[in-house]
Amino acid sequence: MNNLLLNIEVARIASDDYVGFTFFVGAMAMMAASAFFFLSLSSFDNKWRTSILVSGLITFIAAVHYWYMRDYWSGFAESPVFFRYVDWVLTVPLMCVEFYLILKVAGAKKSLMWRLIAWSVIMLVTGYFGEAVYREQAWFWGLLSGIAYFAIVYEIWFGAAKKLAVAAGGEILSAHKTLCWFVLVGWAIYPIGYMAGTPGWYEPIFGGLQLDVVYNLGDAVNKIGFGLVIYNLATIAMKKKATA
Ligand SMILES: *C/C=C(C)/C=C/C=C(C)/C=C/C1=C(C)CCCC1(C)C
Repeated sequence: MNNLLLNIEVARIASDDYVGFTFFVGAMAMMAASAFFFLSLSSFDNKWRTSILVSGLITFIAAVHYWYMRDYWSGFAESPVFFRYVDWVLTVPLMCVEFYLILKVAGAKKSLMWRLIAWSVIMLVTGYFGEAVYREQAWFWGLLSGIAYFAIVYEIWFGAAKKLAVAAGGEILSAHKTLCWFVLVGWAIYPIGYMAGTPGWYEPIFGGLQLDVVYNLGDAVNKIGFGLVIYNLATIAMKKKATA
């Protein structure tokens, strides 16, 4: 074979490298989901297009980060902590925007959106401090992050967002409920990854797991799942309109 070609550096993903493998599959899944959401845009009317577009942006931003994180891992065999959090700080607020967008029909105010965004940023910045800066106090920063997480859970399950969803009723209420479950159960995957990858009293419980594998699983479930809930809601609403 041509030597020039052989000199190109391509790291092989070992068959037991679950981190490398899930970065690879994650990048592909995020790209496929983005194509799906973007290409479906034309089958929705204006009322739904922004929501579908945001679903696509969430997976697209993740796809770009995954492409880089996949390289980073294969080059350094190190967690791409910083880019992980850059990805989250862009995509998680957009997921909060999705709640606002579907509840707008029931009169959701921008202040609800900003409140959810603020909690999500607090949740991520404190998580970053624990994971990257003050690792010895990871439990403390994780706790602060967890409080912000529960503020989001409270707001959507019992607070203003819940009331608006009930007022909207029908397919909006059921989509809201599904998204609430994603946040309560799907997002709870992340603190498990955090505890697997930072020092603390919880090490004997979660130490056997790999932080990046857990995060990659969480991202696939939540980013693509969230988008599909919105897609499903918009599809039902369009069908209803067509038969009305
Ligand atoms: C697409 C990315 C998503 C949905 C990321 C969500 C991330 C979280 C819900 C992270 C939560 C954390 C805690 C609740 C405590 C420990 C620190 C974090 C940041 C991992």
